[in-house]
Amino acid sequence: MTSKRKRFVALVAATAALALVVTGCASKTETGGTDGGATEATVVKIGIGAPLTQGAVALGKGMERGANLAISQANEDPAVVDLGIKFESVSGDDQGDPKTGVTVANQFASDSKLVGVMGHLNSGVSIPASKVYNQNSIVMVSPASTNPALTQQGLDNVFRVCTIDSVQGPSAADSAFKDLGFTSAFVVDDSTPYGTGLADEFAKQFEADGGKMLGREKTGDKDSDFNALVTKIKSLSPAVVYYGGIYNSGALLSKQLSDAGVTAPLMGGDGMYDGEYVKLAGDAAAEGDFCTSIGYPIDQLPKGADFKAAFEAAYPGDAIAAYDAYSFDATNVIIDAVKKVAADLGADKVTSPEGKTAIIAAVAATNMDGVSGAVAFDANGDTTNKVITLYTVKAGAWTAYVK
Ligand code: ABU
Repeated sequence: MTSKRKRFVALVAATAALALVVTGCASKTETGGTDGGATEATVVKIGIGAPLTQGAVALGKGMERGANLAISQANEDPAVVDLGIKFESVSGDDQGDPKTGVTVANQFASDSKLVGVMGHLNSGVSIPASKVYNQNSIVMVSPASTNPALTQQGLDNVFRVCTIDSVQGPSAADSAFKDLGFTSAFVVDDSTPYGTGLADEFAKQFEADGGKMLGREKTGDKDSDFNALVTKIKSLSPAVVYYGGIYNSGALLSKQLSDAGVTAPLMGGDGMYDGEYVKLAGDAAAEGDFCTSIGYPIDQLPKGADFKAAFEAAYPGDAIAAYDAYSFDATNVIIDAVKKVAADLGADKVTSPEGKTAIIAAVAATNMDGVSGAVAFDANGDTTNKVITLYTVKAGAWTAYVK
């Protein structure tokens, strides 16, 4: 274990201990100032809202990794030490479930030291949770929720660093019809706000491009038996099956289609962009499947190599998932806003009502050079970065598609 890794493990252990004892924890902690003197640092907490035990856990764990890496680095930043701040993370397991997500949001809101939330993953969770954060002047920056409705509620505290499905769905349809030459499609969604919205956007653009829609069906996000659906799809012989949903059910659909002899590839969105998809579907079924995801591949980003190096030091043996870098950026958006407010108002004011309102304003004014690229928000709180990349499973791994 490297010394960097040891320091990170110690941070996570300390954070976990604090998370277990939310009430009664000290709001000040002793820390060393850069002038060598011991000072009292103000604890500022950032919530991590993600599915950690159920649902899209592989993606949720990546969100937790990205956020904790940003917090670990911030606490080593002399500027943060000089401001008299110490960041702590609090993980909230929303299980990808809207009701559990609201419970997590209320737990976060009951912690007066918590000023921002990096999350959530599922649009169906983010939308109801965002209302709780709004009522409590807590800023929310999602790295992953792509349903347009999230930022169309008129809530000034809601932001995201991922682009939206009215960009992603049409991009996928254009790729399918124009680049990949698929002239017919059968479209399935998992009945979640994300899956439904993305599939709708795909279907609309696919037809506008001249593609033929052979059918449209709804499933559930926890479904595992697609026998009847597979029979129907097989009888129609589409060139591509488009799936609006997450990797776990999507992988099972791909496997069952393949087992039934359907050779058309499955195509989906960013919710499928994880190595677990290939593991669950199996190499044979997954090979040649497609998905789109937000932004450029990590290897094509100017700060990608630095991020990879820091990630590998902190999480040896782990793979970077779809939202690790976006969660790192989303957390840094909150961290930068806290630093600005601490400099303007003083560290002691950061967690006050005045401080939380100022943090929301500072996030809205973000102009950051992040790992994912330039990070800035439009009037709705949506990222100005609209890049979408097409991936295909090649030799058992998601790989950027090259025509
Ligand atoms: N964007 C993919 C998964 C999360 C969601 O939007 O529901």
